[in-house]
Amino acid sequence: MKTVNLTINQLLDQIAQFTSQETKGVTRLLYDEHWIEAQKFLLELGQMIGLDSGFDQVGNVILTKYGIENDKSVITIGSHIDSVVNAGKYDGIYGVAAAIIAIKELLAEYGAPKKTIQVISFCEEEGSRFPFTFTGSKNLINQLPDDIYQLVDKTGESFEKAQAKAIHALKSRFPLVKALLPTAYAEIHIEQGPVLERLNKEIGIVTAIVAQKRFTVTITGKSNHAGTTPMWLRIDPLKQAVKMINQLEVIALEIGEPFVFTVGEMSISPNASNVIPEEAIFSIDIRHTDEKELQFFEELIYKFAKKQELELDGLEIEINKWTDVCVERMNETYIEALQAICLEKQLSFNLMPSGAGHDTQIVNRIAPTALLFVPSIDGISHSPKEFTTAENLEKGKTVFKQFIYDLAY
Ligand code: HGY
Ligand code: MN
Ligand code: MN
Repeated sequence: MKTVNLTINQLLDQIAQFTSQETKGVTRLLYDEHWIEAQKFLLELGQMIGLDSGFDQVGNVILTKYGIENDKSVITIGSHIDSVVNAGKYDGIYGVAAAIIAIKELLAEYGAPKKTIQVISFCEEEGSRFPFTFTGSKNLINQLPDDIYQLVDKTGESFEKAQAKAIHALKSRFPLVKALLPTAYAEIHIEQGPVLERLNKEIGIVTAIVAQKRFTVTITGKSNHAGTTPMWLRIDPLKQAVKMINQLEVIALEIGEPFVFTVGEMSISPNASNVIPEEAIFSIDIRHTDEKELQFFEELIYKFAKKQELELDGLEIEINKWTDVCVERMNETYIEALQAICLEKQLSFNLMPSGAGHDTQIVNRIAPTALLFVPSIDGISHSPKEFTTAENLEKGKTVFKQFIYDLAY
């Protein structure tokens, strides 16, 4: 099937094939072999539709159509190519596919734009391989810290080595380029929640993206025999982890909506049924539209850890914060413009905050941004059950395409 004439849904089906086969859903992690194939596929697609196609030094794919007017405007559109483990086929990649199909259609219908349009498939947003998030968009706005090169993934592979392999694979066929600094950014994404479906609305127009902090907590105790070690003699890191998580859960429920507290990852070593663990490592993900509440909760994490160390001699608790992004508000003029487009196209819409993080919140630090949602069936995401109807994917693209037209033509 000729890739260029695919619908969004067909394109998503093609890209969903770039995945590890070891998981039920889609698993495409930063710099892994599936990530490389997916980025190569997008670079080829960019070439087929006549865009300048290249990648930058972190592996963002940059597809560019220079505008007729050589002013400094750079309308940037896109989303991320990486996925969580066992993901669906829409998160991130729908925004990339919609951007590519929108620009293809605009070029066919209206020719070259006045303003430069830059489509980006961001190399990483999720933080699902290395303990770091928004690598692609942070690199785009020149806010990528150097110390990420020393990070290692769960197999012990360093960020630096994984990146070198992936860049080498891309370099064999495509040019290394530098992205242009955006003067405007727009992203379309699945909602990943239940609101649009519950309200029976076709389009979400995002007003703000929540603040988010992520931590890795490493609790070290003393491994010992499960049968011969009396309870009062134990320094058990897993029991201490459970104690801390339960205390934090009570506070989280007291803080209430829209605060969310998640422990999504946990590993125990040596992880044997008749051995008191040596170490328990778990993640903490907290989000809120009010940064003061997040700050309050973060301080509690440190406080509980200190108290538990003082109460149990020999227990060590290390807390590493590796994501800390503040609330970002989308551009008011763009929000008005998107409402007008929805009204004109007779599409129902809902103004709403985003509980999920997006590359939009990073680019929003340096340029005005717009973020659109389409409904997620049953509000499910970060799961193979993630689903959005082909009809809603197209409706979203229609609004997104009109918005890009209004900015660039
Ligand atoms: O976790 C998030 O909010 C996003 O899916 N990265
Ligand atoms: Mn995600
Ligand atoms: Mn996403």
